[in-house]
Amino acid sequence: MSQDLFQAPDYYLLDDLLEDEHKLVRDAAREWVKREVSPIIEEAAQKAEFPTQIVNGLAEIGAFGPYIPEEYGGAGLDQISYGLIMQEIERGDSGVRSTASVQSSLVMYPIYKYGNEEQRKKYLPKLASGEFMGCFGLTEPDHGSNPSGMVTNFKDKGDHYLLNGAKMWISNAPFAHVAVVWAKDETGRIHGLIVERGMEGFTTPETHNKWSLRASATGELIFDNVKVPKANLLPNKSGLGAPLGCLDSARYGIAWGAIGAAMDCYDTALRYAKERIQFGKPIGAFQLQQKKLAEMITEITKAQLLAWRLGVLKNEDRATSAQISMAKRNNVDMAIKIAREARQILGGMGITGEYSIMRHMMNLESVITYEGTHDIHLLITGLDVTGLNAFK
Ligand code: TGC
Ligand code: FAD
Repeated sequence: MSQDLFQAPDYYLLDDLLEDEHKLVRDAAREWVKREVSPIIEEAAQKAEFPTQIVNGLAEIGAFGPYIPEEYGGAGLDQISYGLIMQEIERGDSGVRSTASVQSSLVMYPIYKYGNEEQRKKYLPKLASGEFMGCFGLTEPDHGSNPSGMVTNFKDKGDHYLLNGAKMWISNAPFAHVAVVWAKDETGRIHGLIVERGMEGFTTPETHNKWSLRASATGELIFDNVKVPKANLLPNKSGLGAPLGCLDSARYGIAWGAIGAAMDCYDTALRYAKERIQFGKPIGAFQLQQKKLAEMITEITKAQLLAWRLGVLKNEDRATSAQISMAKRNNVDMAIKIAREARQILGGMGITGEYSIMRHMMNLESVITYEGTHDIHLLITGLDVTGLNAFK
């Protein structure tokens, strides 16, 4: 990719809403992305390889467990800082943000929230430093939007549990050291189990040929009579609400992350529109291109306000799951539409790896599907406002 010239749009002076610490954290993440992610990400995506060399840097900018208390190795930051870190990382690439989201909200969060003290001390510091990488197994081949139907199960064998089943579409699976896995006990109740690489019967085959999130490693989790120590069951919450609680945290991060991808597409398209000459003048001087750019900055600004307000509510512990769904759905949809329009502004150049836009556009096809599809989040809002369930 050519040099990273990114300049963040802030049309409504939203920096005024941020505390000094937020800006420090955000600027450190922004600088790191420019320095360490932008120069290598296009090649990693083209080769469909997760760039393992950035793991230490992600840990250093606080991307692994931003809001986990410092005593467990986390950064001890608030929810707005967490959101801003996700925004900056996804400005670089949604796949890199995926790795950080999974590690923080889907692995560290359940261990912190639903685990016991021994589990917290054993896993969280290593996950925060990147020594351990984690993944989260909820989706199954036959149960995506409807995880309550999962068939992965475990039986009590006295001194251990015996785990069987399979998970699919699991981010970080091919290299994860630990997996937080959701499975049913003999009564059909869902529990979280910490499964470690190396346990006999546990394999993580990689999923190939993705056109999206190519710099993120995706795989399956296969459990063939895996003996899981009883100490690895997360004791403090069970039922579908446990994994869905983790999703609330990750979906919140995505609502911010999508803004990063959109900002990068907008900024790239704006610069190009001012420089590219056709019919004797910059294409940005034509009304049709201005319409695209004006609508982009309007939508980004609205999304920024939504994310910021949600962050305030999260900090006060007042954000509802349905509010998080609205922000995830709106902001990802906003980003994917901006990526498509920005690609058009660049004409043929927009399809090349010289620019980040096509990569963002393809990545966002996953982001609009995972963590609850665009449709599912609409139905969550529909249920919330009508009280009527249209899922089933
Ligand atoms: P339902 O009967 O509505 O709820 C079951 C229990 O869960 C509670 N609950 C929640 N709790 C916390 N947070 C939420 N967001 C919650 N939503 C529901 C609910 O109160 C109830 O509790 P209780 O105590 O009464 O039992 O469940 P349902 O089976 O009707 O399903 C509802 C639905 C469709 C909204 C839910 O299943 C859903 O969200 N489906 C989408 C699945 C999904 O998002 N999967 C994501 C997999 S992980 C992933 O994609 C990671 S990508 C990572 C990356 O790379 O970044
Ligand atoms: P389905 O549930 O089969 O949905 C297919 C279509 O039907 C969608 O358009 C959906 O909106 C629609 N639909 C479904 N139900 C309804 C309904 N009631 N009403 C109307 N429409 C409906 N999962 C994990 O557990 N961990 C991970 O780390 C993870 N990472 C992922 C990474 C990538 C790159 C991808 C693509 C997915 C990942 N997922 C992960 C899985 C992801 O969460 C699921 O793909 C998603 O929840 C949708 O499930 P599905 O693909 O089975 O689609």
